[in-house]
Amino acid sequence: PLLCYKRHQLGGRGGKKEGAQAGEGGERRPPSPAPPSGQPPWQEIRAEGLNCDYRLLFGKAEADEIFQRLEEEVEYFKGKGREMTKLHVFGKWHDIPRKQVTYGDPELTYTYSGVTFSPKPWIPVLNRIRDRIALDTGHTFNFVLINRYKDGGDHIGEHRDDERELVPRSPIASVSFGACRDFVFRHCDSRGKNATRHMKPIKLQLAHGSLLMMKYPTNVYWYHSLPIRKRVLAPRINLTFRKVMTVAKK
Ligand SMILES: O=C(O)CCC(=O)C(=O)O
Repeated sequence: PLLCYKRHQLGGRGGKKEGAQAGEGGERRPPSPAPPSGQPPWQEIRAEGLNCDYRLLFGKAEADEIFQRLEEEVEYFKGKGREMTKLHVFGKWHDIPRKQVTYGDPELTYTYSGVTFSPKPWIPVLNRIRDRIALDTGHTFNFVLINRYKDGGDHIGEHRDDERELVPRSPIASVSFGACRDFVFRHCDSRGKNATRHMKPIKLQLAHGSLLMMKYPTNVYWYHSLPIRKRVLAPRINLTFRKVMTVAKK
């Protein structure tokens, strides 16, 4: 059973426990000693080939404020032209079940469904989150993918993030605001009918203001998804900060 403590939910009013609720399949090590800054400790989530750290990055008041600013300032792709609003599945195009947009350094390009895009230029609220992650983790990022889920009907299917575009072995920093949602990792050997072994999925709950650091080699062996949760009525915004390779332009 997984708990999502009230303190982390949008509009929640303070609970006593902090941190990730690593569920079935995941080893949840005792938290490392609290950092001197008084920040909540990191929780290490480990399994074979899975290497993640989780903690609350923003307190409730700051997370509420950032969520509000993201709602006001982030401009999602609208589905005009060839932006990332459609998915090609079994020969048919579908609208993606969420809103998406990318921001990043001006010289970057990335490819989605075979089409090359440039990210939108950074805006102050995104700089603020990116710089806070850098301060806390020592990792810098040049690109962010933002997903907005209007309620529990919006979701993202099982996938791995495309490593060809990422700096090899660089971590992905996933920051969440708004509704607390389940997040599931599944090992590549234990997916679907062709599974070659049974490994339990690892289920987390990503709280309001939280940071999940997905470190090498997690993305090599483990797929991740944000499943439908019909009982969730509130919106959620997730930002995955990445280090995308810069390719010399011709
Ligand atoms: O919304 C989330 O937590 C997951 C987003 C995701 O899977 C991705 O950006 O690749």
